[in-house]
Amino acid sequence: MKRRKFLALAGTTAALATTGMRPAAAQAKMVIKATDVHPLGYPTVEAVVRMGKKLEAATNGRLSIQMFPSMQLGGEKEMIEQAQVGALQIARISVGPMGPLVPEMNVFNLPFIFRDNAHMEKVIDGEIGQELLKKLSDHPTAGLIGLCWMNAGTRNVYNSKHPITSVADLKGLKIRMMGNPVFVDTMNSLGGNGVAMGFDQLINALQTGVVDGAENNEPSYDSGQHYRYAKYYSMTGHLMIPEILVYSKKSWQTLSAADQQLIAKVSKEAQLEQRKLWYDGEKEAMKKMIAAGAIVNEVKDKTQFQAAVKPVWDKYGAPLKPLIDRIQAVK
Ligand code: GTR
Repeated sequence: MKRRKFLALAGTTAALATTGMRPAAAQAKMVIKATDVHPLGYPTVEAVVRMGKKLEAATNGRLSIQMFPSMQLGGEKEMIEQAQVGALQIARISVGPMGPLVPEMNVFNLPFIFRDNAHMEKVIDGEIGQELLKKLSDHPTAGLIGLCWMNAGTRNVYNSKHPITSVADLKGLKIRMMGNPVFVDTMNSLGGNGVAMGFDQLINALQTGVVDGAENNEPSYDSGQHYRYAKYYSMTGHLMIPEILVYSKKSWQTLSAADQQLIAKVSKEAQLEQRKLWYDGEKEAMKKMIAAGAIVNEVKDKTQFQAAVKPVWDKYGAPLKPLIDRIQAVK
C-alpha cells in the first residue's frame, strides 16, 4: 500500500525508475544528510555510516550519506524539526521525545516495560515494531517516515552525590530526564526531582550543579562525558528505550520508488547489524568509564523501583492497555 502511495507521489521519476527506462547512474547524484547526537564511532552513528556505504555501492555512488555527528545540527528536538521541513533527511533519535508526537510510541517509554534485551528485540523485530513504524509514517502531521529501530540498552541513574541502591537514595536529587512528561513523572515517582532538558544542555547542567545527575545507557554516559561530573553510576535499569531512525517525509516524497525501496532495505539490515555494534559499545563504555573513575554499583532489589512507578503506569498506560498486553505476551 505504502509503495503505491509513494509511486503516485513520486510521479514520473518513479515510473521511469521502476520500469528501468532510465539507468540509475544517469539520475542526479544525491547526498543524504544524516545526523545523530553522538560522535563518530558510536554504534548508531557507525550503523548509519555503513548504510551510506551500502547505498553508494548499490548505486555506483549516485546515493550517499553525509553524517553530521555530535549534535553538529543541534539537539534531538532541532533534529526532528529539521527533518520535518526537509533540511536534513535522516535523524537517529530516541523514542523518548517521540511520545508526544505519536502517542502509541510512549508504550516503549514506560518504565520496566521490557523484561530484558531479548524481549525488547523480539518486540521491535516483530509485528508490533512494524506497526509502530507504520503509525509514525502514516501520521498526518509528524512529517517523518519510520525507517527502522536500533538498540539502546538500558538506562541507569548516575549522579555526583552517592550510589543509588534503593528508592530512598534518590530523595532530593535533581535528575535530568528527556523532554517528555512521562520521564519527569517517572523520576518524581521514584522520589527524585525530574528535570526535563535536552541532551545538548546536560553536560553544562552537570558541570554547574543545575542538576545532580541524569540517567542513560553506558555508551551515552561515556559519549557525553557525563562521568566527569557524576561518578556514581547505579544499575537501576528503569528504562529500556529503543532508538528510531527516521527519514524526512518531505524529502522521502521526492525519491523514486526504487530509491525508497533501497533505503528501506538497507535500513532493515541496519536494524540487525547495529545491535552487534551496540553490545560491543556497551562493554567498551563500561571499561572506559571505570578507568576514568566511575563507581558502578548493582541494584539488587528492583521490586521497590517497579512498585514506585505504578502511578506512571496508571496515568500513561491506561490508553495503551491493548498494546501493553500484546508486548507482555511476547515471549
Ligand atoms: C541517548 C540517546 C539519544 C538521546 C539521549 C538523551 O541514549 O541515544 O538519542 O535521546 O539518550 O538522553 O537525550
